[in-house]
Amino acid sequence: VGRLILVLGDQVSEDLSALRGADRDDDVVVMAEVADEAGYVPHHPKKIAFLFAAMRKFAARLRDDGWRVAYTTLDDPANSGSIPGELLRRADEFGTSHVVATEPGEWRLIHALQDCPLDIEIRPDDRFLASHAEFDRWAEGRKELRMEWFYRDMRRKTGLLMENGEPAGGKWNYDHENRKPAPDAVDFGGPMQFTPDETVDEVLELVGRRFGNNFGDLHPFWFATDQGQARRALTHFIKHALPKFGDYQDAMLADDRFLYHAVISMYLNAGLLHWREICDAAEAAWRAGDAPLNAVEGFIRQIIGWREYMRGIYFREGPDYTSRNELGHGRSLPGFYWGDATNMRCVSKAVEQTQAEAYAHHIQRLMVTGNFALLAGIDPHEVHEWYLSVYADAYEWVEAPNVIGMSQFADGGIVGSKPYVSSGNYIAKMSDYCDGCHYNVKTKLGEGACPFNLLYWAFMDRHRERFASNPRMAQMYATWDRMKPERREQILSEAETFLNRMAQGALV
Ligand code: FAD
Ligand code: DLZ
Ligand code: SF4
Repeated sequence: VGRLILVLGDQVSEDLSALRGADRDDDVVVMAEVADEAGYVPHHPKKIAFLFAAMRKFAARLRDDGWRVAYTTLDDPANSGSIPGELLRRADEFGTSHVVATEPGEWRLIHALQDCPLDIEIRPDDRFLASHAEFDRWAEGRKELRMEWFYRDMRRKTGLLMENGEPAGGKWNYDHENRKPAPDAVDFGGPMQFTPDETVDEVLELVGRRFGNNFGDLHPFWFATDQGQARRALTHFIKHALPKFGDYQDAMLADDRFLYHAVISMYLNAGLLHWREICDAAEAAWRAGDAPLNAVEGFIRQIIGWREYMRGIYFREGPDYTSRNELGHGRSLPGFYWGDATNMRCVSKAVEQTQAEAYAHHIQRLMVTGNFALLAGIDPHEVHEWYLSVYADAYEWVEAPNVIGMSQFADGGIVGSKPYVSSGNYIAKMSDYCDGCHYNVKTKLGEGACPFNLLYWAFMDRHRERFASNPRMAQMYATWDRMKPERREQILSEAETFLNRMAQGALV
């Protein structure tokens, strides 16, 4: 044959650079379910099932379109267990050493391909809006890489929400309208759910058997697993939830796991949806008067702004990014991130839904589990591995800048100009978690004090040298300094006691 065309699990898209110009008669598409990819972190079973099902259905679709597909299932006795291993095996089988690949989204796998003794052409992944070169050009010579400036360039480049070269409505960003606390009632029933078909059922059996002990519930499984289903899920969101997406973007409710979020990141990242169709659909809803500008602008910003910016940072910062630890945090991730009991209702609820759905929305990831890990001084690499494992949308290119950068400040301030830390007050304002919590969010120290309140000051005190000169944090240091020394000492000592009990595995 001519060449092997590699299609990875998160590349199930017909418009893939590796497939472009390939010859259906001469070339062979290689796809493989392999132990290495399924095991480099203990992925949530729903994440593995979603990818395997999407891969199998994509392979079937390619075959229907006349492609030759060499597909390895996980259970195949000949399975070599790794992507390079499968390429070598197929190269031998088909008598070719030429491979075309689309750049993987993790350095780990890029290096594995580079080290593979075959002639591998790695093409850019142009399912993204900004190429590496374009991001680097934008970043070059800037002192600070603020997302907002990058985003405006992407608005100009795409023409999304632009009118005669100006941003629609006269402003680039409507975020100040997007911070409403949790509503009393949500009139959106959540993302569209799909009944497993035969392919999905087969995968569920396999994943249950092989990964049943991983953290996370495999059943009920309702994700879309092909392009048609993912598009229906998108349309459902645009019609029923987008209008209120902006208002409640930062809200959290214990008994509503999705609020007005799209729940499409796993589809977008795997290749079942394209950023352009998502953004076009959102813009069309605004033009038709079906969704307000604050919602549509906020939503489009997440996709052509934050998502592209994060990817740019990951590839620009290089392979050592996930081991950065600028704040020198070294505690182990407590067991309650993996489902052990905790008295902190916010953390317990966020982890519980993560376990059930392989999903949590942005503010839960940032201001509950992320905030707690940062305040408690957890080793950012462990935090990174947790996020990479438990969310169905998690691949390093997007997860690492969100976790190491935005959430844990472990990159020293490349992604964020200040750490995302808050006391319990923020959680109380934006959610209903504190009602019925073992702790009292209004209690700052002593019996029943909310741990976020104690740890917040301990964090500020611990990193005073680094943050005191940050103008956006000066006011908090002034508040801290106005407290009586005995009060400060008591807070620090209670925070220390809490962390020690947590480290010993006590119920906290
Ligand atoms: P919506 O809230 O409806 O937003 C729409 C879309 O915007 C998302 O589907 C996503 O594609 C994009 N988006 C929004 N925020 C971001 C962001 N910060 N970075 C990149 N894209 C964004 N997103 C991932 O795709 N994979 C991850 O592994 C991941 N890890 C995260 C870890 C932490 C600590 C934090 C704070 C955020 C993380 N995010 C990650 C970003 C964000 O939380 C998810 O994209 C979002 O929750 C997905 O749900 P949704 O589709 O309902 O999003
Ligand atoms: C995440 C994942 C999993 C669980 N399994 C596979 C697999 O068996 N085969 C495959 O080709 N890809 C898988 N993936 C996605 C890859 O890990 C992903 O392509 C890289 O992490 C780069 O983003
Ligand atoms: Fe979380 Fe504190 Fe509120 Fe409890 S009181 S839910 S620990 S913020």
